[in-house]
Amino acid sequence: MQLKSLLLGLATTFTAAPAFAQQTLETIGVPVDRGTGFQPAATELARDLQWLDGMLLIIITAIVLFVTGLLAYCIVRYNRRANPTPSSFTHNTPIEIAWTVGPILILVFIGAFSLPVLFKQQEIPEGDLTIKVTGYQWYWGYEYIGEDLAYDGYMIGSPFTGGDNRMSADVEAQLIEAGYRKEDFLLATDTAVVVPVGKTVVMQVTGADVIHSWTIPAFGVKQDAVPGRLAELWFTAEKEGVYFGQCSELCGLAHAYMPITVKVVSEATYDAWLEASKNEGGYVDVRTLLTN
Ligand SMILES: [Cu+2]
Repeated sequence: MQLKSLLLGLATTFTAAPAFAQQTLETIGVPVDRGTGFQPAATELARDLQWLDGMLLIIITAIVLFVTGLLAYCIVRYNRRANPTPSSFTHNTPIEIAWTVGPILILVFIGAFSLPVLFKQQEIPEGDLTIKVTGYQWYWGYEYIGEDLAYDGYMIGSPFTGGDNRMSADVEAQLIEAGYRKEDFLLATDTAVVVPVGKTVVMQVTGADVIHSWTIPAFGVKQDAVPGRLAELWFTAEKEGVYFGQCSELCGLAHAYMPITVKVVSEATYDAWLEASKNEGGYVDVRTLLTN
């Protein structure tokens, strides 16, 4: 009985704590200086991808070591001094079978793990919400399907928001004002895609003028935005926070200046934000609702 109430008390503490701490969103999906690894995986898809990458690294490392070893052995054992009279045979059936079957088995092994990961990305589940994203030169447009809500997302510091794609004191002030750091320049946008944590989001991706590509590395998703086509991707974000991405298909002069910001919030905050934005007829800064 005592244990039960203790556990209950602990549970309340832990569930209540985030309500206090949740006034700002942690920036999670962001590139770091001199980083060479992946951004922290925030979806099952990203975890799968990163695991696959690690597994492939082990396989290719083993192959590189094996081939390098063979090469070294031949150089030492069969150079002109060590082996003055080389044999002159041209065929060796067992070896030819081995170097055909070996790589086939390796490829089948890799395929057995990579194809399920690929299919998981490409088989679009029933979404809890659907957002249509359209790539424009050079910004993104978002429409919450079935929810009378649409708005555009521009990079802070882009000509659309009074900048010239360069860092300046004014742009820095805009970044701080919008709750970002100076280092988030080229990643932070004036509005953000707001989605609820733990819910399946389906993004319909298209382009209005040329091909763009929508991506959030920490979610493990990337999809070309092709004019005249409606492609789809999906994700279920597991952690509240801010996640950045950048247009990933060369789309013209300001391609480098059309980043993507996704804010993952609690379901209650999302509902409040959706309602407020619909009432407002456009994007409402989700930070104003985080304290609620
Ligand atoms: Cu682009």
